[in-house]
Amino acid sequence: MKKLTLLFAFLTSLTGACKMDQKKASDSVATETAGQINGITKKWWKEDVVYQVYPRSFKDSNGDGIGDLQGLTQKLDYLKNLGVGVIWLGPHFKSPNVDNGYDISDYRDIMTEFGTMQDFDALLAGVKQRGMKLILDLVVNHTSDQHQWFVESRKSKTNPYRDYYIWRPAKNGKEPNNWTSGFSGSAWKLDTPTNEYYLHLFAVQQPDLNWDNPKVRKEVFDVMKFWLDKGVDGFRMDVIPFISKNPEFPDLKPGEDFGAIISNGPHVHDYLQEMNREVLSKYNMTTVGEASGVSLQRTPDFIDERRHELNMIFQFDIVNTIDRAPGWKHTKPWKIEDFKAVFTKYETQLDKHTWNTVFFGNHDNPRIVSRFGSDLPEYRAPSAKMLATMLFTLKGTPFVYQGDELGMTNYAFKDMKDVNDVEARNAYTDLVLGGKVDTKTYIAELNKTGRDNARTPMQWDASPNAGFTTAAKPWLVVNPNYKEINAAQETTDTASIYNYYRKMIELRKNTPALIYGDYKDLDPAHPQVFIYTRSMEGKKILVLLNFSNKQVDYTLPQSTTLKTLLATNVSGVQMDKDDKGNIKFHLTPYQASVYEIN
Ligand code: TEU
Ligand code: CA
Repeated sequence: MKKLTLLFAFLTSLTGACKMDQKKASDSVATETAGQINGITKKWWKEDVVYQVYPRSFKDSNGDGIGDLQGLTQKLDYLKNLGVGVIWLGPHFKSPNVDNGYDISDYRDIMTEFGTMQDFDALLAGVKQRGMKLILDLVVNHTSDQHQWFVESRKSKTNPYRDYYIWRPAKNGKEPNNWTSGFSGSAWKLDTPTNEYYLHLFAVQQPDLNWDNPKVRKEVFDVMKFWLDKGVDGFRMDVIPFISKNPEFPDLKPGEDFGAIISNGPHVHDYLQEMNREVLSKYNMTTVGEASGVSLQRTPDFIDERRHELNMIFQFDIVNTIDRAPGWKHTKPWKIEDFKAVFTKYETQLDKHTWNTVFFGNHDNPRIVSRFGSDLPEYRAPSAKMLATMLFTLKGTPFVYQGDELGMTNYAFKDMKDVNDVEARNAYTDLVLGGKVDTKTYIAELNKTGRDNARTPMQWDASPNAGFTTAAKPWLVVNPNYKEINAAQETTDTASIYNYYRKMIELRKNTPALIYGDYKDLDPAHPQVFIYTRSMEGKKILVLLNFSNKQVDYTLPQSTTLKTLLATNVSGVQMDKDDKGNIKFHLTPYQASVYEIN
């Protein structure tokens, strides 16, 4: 008997072990599928919501009227409570602030107005303590003209730093080619000490770095490691597709798209793959490239995970679906169908190796509720919540821009003396002082599309200057509607836009189908309603948005069964059945409703 028992025990141990092996094997299989979901590689930066902070306008802690790092640290619990997982910090490096930090004079020091390296270290520690992550805004297509490299480079043609930048002699006594700067005027500036031109795709004070110089690439990679070794979790990369230029600098021909050309230089992918080999691959971090000029077709070239370049890019098809000031920017009427077509293009043209971002605003664009919703009193809250519903249910990493979670609006600048943005001030000089556009027209258009709209100080409460600063005069005007629109009111009001954002972020976090699920537009041609599904592993989520200020009746596709109402921005959803028994919604203006369906 004993033998049998022993034998049985032995066999059991075998089968047990075998079961163990199977379990381990199944675990490993589970792990493999755990590494993927719906055919997509799982990553933290695909699951978190990112919140963009424009530090100059976020919170002033020392009463000088300018936001700073200590101010941001004081507000980390506000962001934690909102539910965002990652903070994208606008440029915090030393800068003379010609372009509010996008002109860097020292990559290893903190902008004087923002505080000290100790303040930065305290901010990073505060972010980590709350289980959040911090990505920095890396501006390496150009530096400030006050960077030591440029100070040296312009001294002489033989200076060791000469080739850190892009210098060319005059051509027929003029600029080397006909390129214009993004901030008006020629993209070339004649520099007297050496009587040559240097390239600046943006302000004169932002000379472009010469990425063809391996010393420049090494300097940049060392800067990246300096901050990654401090523990930051990644970079947003300013106009990174612009870093490689055709050394012939051919003129732009009539009808050519400058953005498409400048974002597709001969070595852009070589340099990004080198950056990945030398830096990115060595850290658990993420990258998102600002890819103005990159078409959807070329998007995988930058972010297909098998190419080992960047993780994500900001593609500009959405923000470019909107009109711009005539004479200043291209002007075209905006249609919801254009907007919807972009997301269908993303779904059908990007495969599972290419992950998208979803954003409707940032520090370079007007406020989303004014631009894509309505900032009229009766529609501001419903339309802001409708936009939030879209932001957190479309496919891709959502980027929230500071203040949009409060429904902050554009500000109607009355006078150029209040306008800070170098892009707007240069365009004013060129267009108005140049006699091409009258002041009234220019300011009216600027108020629709100008960048300062999104840079007015964060509205914390109803105290003077919205609680942003104790200074008498903040660096930029505070929108006077702060008395009604502010964080103190909204964090305590359960029906506020802030709390709607918080609930939608929570819903997204707890619903894998909203993160990794397939996207399908159910009615691309409808002129007011945006209706789509997100589906994965048998779970199907229906998102129904009335993108208009009209009451709209909308009948769902045949045999759709509503299982659970997951979110809505109205107090009571109105619906009945049509004569075929299909569900018919009576959508109120800007109504958003999210259901789990069969
Ligand atoms: O913006 C680059 C860019 O594409 C901008 O020119 C944008 O399209 C335009 O301002 C819209 O009106 C990045 C930064 O986001 C921006 O703040 C900087 O001014 C610019 O680069 C230069 O660094
Ligand atoms: Ca300050």
